[in-house]
Amino acid sequence: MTITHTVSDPARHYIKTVDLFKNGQKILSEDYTSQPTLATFTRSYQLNATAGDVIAAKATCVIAGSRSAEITVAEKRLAIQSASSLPLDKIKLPPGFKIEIYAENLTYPRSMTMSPNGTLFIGTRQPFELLDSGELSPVYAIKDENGNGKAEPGEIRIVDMLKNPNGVAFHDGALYVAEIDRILRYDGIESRLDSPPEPAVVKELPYYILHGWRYIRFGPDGKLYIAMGANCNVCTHDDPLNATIVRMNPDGTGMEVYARGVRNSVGMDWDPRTGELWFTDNGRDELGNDVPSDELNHAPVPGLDFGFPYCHSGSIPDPDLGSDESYVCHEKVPPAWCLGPHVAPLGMRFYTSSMFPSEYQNCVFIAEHGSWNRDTPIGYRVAAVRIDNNTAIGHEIFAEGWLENGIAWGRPVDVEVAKDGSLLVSDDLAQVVYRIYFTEASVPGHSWISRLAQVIYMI
Ligand SMILES: [Ca+2]
Ligand SMILES: [Ca+2]
Repeated sequence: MTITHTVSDPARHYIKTVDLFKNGQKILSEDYTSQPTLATFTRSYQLNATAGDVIAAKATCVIAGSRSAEITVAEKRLAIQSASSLPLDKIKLPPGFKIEIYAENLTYPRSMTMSPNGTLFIGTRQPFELLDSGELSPVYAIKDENGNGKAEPGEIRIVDMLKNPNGVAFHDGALYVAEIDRILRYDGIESRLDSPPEPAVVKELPYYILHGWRYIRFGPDGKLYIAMGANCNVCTHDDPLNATIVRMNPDGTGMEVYARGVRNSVGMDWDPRTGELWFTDNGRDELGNDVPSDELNHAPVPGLDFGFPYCHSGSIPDPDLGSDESYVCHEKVPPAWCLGPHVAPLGMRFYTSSMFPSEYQNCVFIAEHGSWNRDTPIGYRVAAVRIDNNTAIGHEIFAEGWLENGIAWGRPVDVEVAKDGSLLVSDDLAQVVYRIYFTEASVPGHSWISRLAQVIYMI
């Protein structure tokens, strides 16, 4: 068994347990107190198996998280496909919508932001097992100069190479980028894409690996909002900024907590009708396959507490913190909508453009990255939540099909509305950005049949 788990200190951060399963039954479990190398190492276990047996291995990190893989004896798992052979025909969309590749050959694309001039900036992040490796990954700038709705190689530029630059935001001509432990600013970036400036360091932040990849957005108040994920699966923390959303002035001054009790938000946006903040939050693990639900939350004013770590999804007291003895959920702000367990809602946007049919006006699109440890995988899709009068009133799956027979070939991370009104979706597994667009001509029900009906009526 070959394990890649890249760390800076293998005595402190290592694979603590390896579990082996044959045809779903655990057959072996070994505990360790360090790992032999800084990155990739091999462990050998003897077991009896015959062709057709499914052997699964699970490696669990001492800090958090686990990775599983399985093989069928004398067979191999499907390999990840190249962008040109991605099965886009498997993606199910409402009538009239189509999906195509917008940009490919990207390295782990994550958060996106669109400048008023139409430059798309994309942050990136290493896979979970390489977060602490010190590896650099790009911040991209994409300008569709020939206006054909696709990013050709010459239209994709690298602004910088950084450590887990997950967050990107644009304000006053400057690109803001969030690494785990600092916020950077690239002034006048759009006129300097071929020779980007050295960034200014706007703010230093604590280096927390777990849930430390930052999501950032500028609010309508001109302040930079930063998600400060909880540095654990579930815990209380000495750092008052842990498990919050903070905001600060663009120059890094005046940082304050805006919302607390937020486990790990990787997406936020403001309702264009009210200017009020909505954000996604990822629920805790290890309470089972079906609880708690991940959340869409509404934070109209500063100072609200959304429950973590004591209350999950508005109604589940945390059993590890003894909360069920002193029920606390009634003191916390419940989710505006429960999105489902382990779906991993990340980026979200209100849709305000005119390309999509009117029923999508002011609807929130949410990218679901998909579950990493649920027995039956869930998520891996784009959901839509309808919001009216500051109330979430409906939820539907807008795009799905990245998950096939329990194996995902794509993982949506963030959504952004392009200048033409199409919806861009980043995917850090297939390593592409998709473009979902609406074309009325492809809707028999909307155009062809209704036109026929009009003709018949006229006759
Ligand atoms: Ca182009
Ligand atoms: Ca909550």
